Amino acid sequence: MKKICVLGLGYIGLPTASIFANNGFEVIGVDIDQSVVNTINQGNIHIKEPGLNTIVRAAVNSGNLIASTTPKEADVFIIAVPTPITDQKKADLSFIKSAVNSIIPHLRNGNLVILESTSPPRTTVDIVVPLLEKSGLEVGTEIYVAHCPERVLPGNILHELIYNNRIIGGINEQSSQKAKELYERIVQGDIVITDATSAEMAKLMENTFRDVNIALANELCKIAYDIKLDALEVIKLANMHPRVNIHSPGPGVGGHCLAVDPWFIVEKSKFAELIKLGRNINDNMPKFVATRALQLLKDIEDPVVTILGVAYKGNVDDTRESPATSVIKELIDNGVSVRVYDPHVKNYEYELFSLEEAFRRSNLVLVLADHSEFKYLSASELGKLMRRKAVFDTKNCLNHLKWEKAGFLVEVLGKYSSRWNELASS
Ligand code: SAJ
Repeated sequence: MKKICVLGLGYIGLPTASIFANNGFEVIGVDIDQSVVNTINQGNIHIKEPGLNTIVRAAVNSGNLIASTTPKEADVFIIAVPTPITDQKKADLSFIKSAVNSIIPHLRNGNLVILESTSPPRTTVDIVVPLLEKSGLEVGTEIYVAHCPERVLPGNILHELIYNNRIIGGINEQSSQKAKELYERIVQGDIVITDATSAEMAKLMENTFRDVNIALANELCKIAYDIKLDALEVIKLANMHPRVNIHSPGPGVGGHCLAVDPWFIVEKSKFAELIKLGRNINDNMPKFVATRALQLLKDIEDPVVTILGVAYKGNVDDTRESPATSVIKELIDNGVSVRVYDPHVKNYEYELFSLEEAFRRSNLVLVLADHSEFKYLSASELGKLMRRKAVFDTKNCLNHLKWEKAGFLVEVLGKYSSRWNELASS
C-alpha cells in the first residue's frame, strides 16, 4: 500500500491526507471545490485548525500530497466527505454515494476502500458495498471495505488523529486486517477490530452519550429556575462521586457532530426515544436562553444586546449548527438589536462588530461561546460604553467577580439569583 486517494479535503480529509503524505505515502487529495484544490496545491489551507498549515505545507512541498478535483488510481481510497442532515432530520448520504461512484472507474483488484464519514448504521454494508459491486470486482475478495470512523476533536485534530484509539470495522476479516495495516502506519493509539455496523454505531453512540448527558445538564438548569437553586453547584457536587460525570449546560449543542449524529440513530429505530428527547431538549435551549434574555430586557426601549461568541464552541471559528444563531434570530424576531463580537469567526450570517462597537449603548452582554479571550476582557472599560451594565453568561466562562466589581449584574445560566429574578419580573 503506497498510494492513497482521499476523497473530501475538509476537517478530517485534509489532516488525514497530510499525515499519510508526511509518512511517505503518495496521496491524491480530492475535493469537488476547485478553489479548495488550488489553495492546497499552493501549500495553504482553507479551514482553521491548530498546526494544520504546517503539515499541509510540508506534505505539498515534499511532493507527496497533490490535490485534484478528480480521483486517480490508488491502492487505498479513503472517503471523508460530509454527511449532513436534511430538514426532516435524515442523513443526507448523497456525498458518500457520489464519492463512491467517482472511484468506481479507478478501482483495481486488491484495493481497499475505507469509509471514515460518520454514517447511519448499515451504511457500509447496505449502501457502499452494493455501489462498489458495480465495478465488476467482487467485494470482500477483490475489493476490501471497512468503516473506520474518525473520532477527533476539532481544535485538537492533529494530536487525536495519531494518539486516539481507532475502530476498524471491516466487512470481513481480510478487510479489517488490511485497514489495520494501513492505520498502524500513523496511529499510536490502540487499533480495535470489529464489524462495519458496530463501528458505525459505536461512533454514533459516542456523540449520543455526550448529547444526552448535556441534555440532562440543560434540563437541570431549567429545573433550577423552578426550585430556585444553583444547577452548577449541584453538578459540581454530584461530579465528586467517583462514577458520575454530568456535563455542562449551555445555550444548546452545536457543531456538525453532536447536533447531528443522534438523529442517524433516531432515523433507524423507533426505540430511540431517549436519544430523540435529548436532541429536542438541546435544540430548545436557544429559545430558553433567548426568552430569559428577553425577560431581562423587558423594561427597556429599543434594547441592544452584545453577543459574545457565535462559534459552536469555544476557541474554534466554526459556526455550523451554532446555537448562537438560533438565539440571535429569536432576539431579533422580538425587536432586539444584536451586536456580535467573536474574535475567532471571520464570516457569519449576522454582522460582526469590533469589541468596542459591540458594547456601545448595549443593555445586556450575552455570552454564547466560551472563547478563552473572554476571561481577559476589561469589564470596567467595556461597562462604560453600555447603557445598562448586565451580563448573562450561558457558558459559565467569565470571571464573574471581576464583572460584579465593575458594577455589573451577573446572571449565569442555571444559577438562580433573586436579584435577577426581581429584574426579570419587574
Ligand atoms: N457542549 C455543552 N456542554 C458540554 C460539552 C459540550 O453544551 O459539557 C456543547 C458545545 O458547546 C458544542 C457541542 O456541545 O456546542 C459539541 O461540542 P463537543 O466539544 O462535545 O464536540 P465536537 O462536536 O466539537 O466534537 C465531537 C467529539 N465527540 C466526543 O467527544 C464524543 C469528537 O471526539 C468527535 O470526533 C466529533 O464530535 C465528531 O467528529 O464526531
